[in-house]
Amino acid sequence: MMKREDCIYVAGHRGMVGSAIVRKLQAEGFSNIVKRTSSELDLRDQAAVNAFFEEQSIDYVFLAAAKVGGILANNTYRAEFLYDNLMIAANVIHAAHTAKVKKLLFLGSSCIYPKLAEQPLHESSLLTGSLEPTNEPYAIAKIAGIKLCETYRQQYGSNFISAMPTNLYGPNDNYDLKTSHVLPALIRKFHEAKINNSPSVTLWGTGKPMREFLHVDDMADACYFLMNNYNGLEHVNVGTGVDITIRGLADIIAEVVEYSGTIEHDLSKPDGTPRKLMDVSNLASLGWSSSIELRDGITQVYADIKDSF
Ligand code: GFB
Repeated sequence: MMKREDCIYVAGHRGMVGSAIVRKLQAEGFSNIVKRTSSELDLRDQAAVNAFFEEQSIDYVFLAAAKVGGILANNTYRAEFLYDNLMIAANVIHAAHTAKVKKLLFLGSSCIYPKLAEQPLHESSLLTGSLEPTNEPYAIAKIAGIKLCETYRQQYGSNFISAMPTNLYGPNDNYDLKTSHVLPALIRKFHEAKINNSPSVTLWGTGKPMREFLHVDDMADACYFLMNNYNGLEHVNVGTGVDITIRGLADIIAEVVEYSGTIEHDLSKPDGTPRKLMDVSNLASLGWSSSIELRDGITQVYADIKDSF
């Protein structure tokens, strides 16, 4: 168990996941939290990362720093998504090992699983087939991170674990329409269509792919739970166990935003993976499950963000 006085490094503390983990730790009474912005510490720079770990006496690491984005960003900035995420994972995991931290939690993504893997996605599906092409670079970097945690545990006994979240949303999300994920993009599109009295909103792709959405506060809660309760070799899925079509998501967002126009489709944009529903039975058997319903989470997020567009 982490103790209140332990020194905890949250890598990526300004991102959606990292900031949720900081909120969770503070709510639990932790105050010795080390944070560095990317301009203070470039996690792609191995020498800088090593020096940082040598200077600090870090007990626990939540590795939530990553270059992230939606389907178009992943597919456009393919080299950056591979290089940045590989370097961040390799540098932080190796430095945490050298500095003998007590434990590290690495965060991945459901896109690590093969495009056509059996649903729901069980942890054992990893590396059983080809990846979804639009996010293969990101997935390869995240698989490398999982394997770093596994191999440092196997060879050195380092207590490094990995959690694989499904698609996340919540405070501090990215609302840039070119680089964001679908949920924040649709909140913005429906909000702006309502304000501008636009007759329709355009979704990318067919609207038929299915996705699972987890509120980032639930994700932070799961990370805290795993840090205190899990010391296994295998990565652990984190999700709700429930998915919905993109069109179904759009319908909920339209209702929450109170937009009554029509929905159109831009078929020049990719659908990506047809479905990626997490099998969350391993996490459930450890004793954790999500608590924020999708409609409630969207309502809360929209109330927080609508005046800042
Ligand atoms: O959330 P999203 O960008 O990423 O897209 P992925 C999910 C689905 O929503 C795709 C559709 O089928 C999109 O075509 N979609 C509809 C939209 N309208 C929009 C829109 O306005 N914006 C966006 N962004 N999508 C990412 C991966 O995959 O998920 C990452 O690329 C990572 O690597 C992340 O795994 C969680 O779910 O397809």
